Amino acid sequence: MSSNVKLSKENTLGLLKKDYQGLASTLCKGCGHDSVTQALVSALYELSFNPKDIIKLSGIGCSSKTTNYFLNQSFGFNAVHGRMSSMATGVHLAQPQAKIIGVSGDGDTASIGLGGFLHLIRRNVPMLYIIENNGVYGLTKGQFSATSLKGDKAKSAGTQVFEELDLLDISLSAGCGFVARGFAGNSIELKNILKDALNFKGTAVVDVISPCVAYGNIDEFSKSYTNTQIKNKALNEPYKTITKSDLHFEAKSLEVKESYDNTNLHKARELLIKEKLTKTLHTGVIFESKTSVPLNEKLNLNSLDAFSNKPQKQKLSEESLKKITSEWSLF
Ligand SMILES: Cc1ncc(C[n+]2csc(CCOP(=O)(O)OP(=O)(O)O)c2C)c(N)n1
Ligand code: SF4
Ligand SMILES: [Mg+2]
Repeated sequence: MSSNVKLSKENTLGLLKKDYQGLASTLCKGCGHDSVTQALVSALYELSFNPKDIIKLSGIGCSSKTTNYFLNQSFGFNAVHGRMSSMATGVHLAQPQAKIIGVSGDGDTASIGLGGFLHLIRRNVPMLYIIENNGVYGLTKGQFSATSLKGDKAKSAGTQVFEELDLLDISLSAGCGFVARGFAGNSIELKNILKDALNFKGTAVVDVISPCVAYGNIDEFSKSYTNTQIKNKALNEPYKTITKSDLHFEAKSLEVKESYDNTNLHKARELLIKEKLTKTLHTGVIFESKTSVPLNEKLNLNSLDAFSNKPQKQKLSEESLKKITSEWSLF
């Protein structure tokens, strides 16, 4: 009996959920980013991904620390601020069979990293690209990021006077084949969105509204927990998980579901324009292309097994190492 209980907790790879976890989080208690971590751990466990086939990437920010908090057994690299996309492109070219999971922030992606982000999408680097979007620079004490809405007020930043950037609209403009929005306060829906994104063949961008409890969780700020709950409409029926606090938008989610086809690019763009005009948010998979051709297929990269380039094969001879160091030596 007890062995049955144990078995039922193992996934098809024979791994337990704890095999997908990471270090204990050092983020503020209640930070939305930690809920994203939990949803991601569940998604990877339920899909039976092999942690050893995954490479974790991030930039700089509270959000970018997330990669420490899942998949202890996977390789990872914490790039400099805004450079996760360049890093991901290089990693994919070197290890085309590895599964890349990147976690970035709205600051990391929408400002300093925006150029790289667009080219990553344009090239269709296959990866899950999560943006933990709180509308502020949490790590540097709550300045507005480019995704906070005009008129937003935050704890330490005053009032936002600039127009916001919608990273999903931008992603679609750059040709992204998978665009979704989740909310850290709706973990089951988020887990299901992440599962779809993990199975996508190409760049899958998931923008998660992930409130910053230290600087952005006040009523006058659009990305607070309360505001997101009120302004959120679930798009994809299978994801709809009604909890008590969601009940006020149940009817709307059904209405949207009947008329929404997430394989239709025009509809997706229309929806995002409508969101901007009405200041509402939709969660779910907003667009999924059925004809995505990822970079490795476009460039016909050879099908290396993940990590088959064993370190000893790449090891430099003593002689080559001496030659390189002498070329770089200043003295
Ligand atoms: C080149 C460079 N510029 C600026 C900084 C300072 N900095 C660190 S994190 C950050 C913004 C983080 O915001 P976001 O990506 O939204 O992450 P969050 O902390 O909100 O999760 C900035 C501006 C830096 N580390 N490096
Ligand atoms: S400052 Fe904000 S984003 Fe950073 S850990 Fe705290 S709640 Fe999260
Ligand atoms: Mg942020």
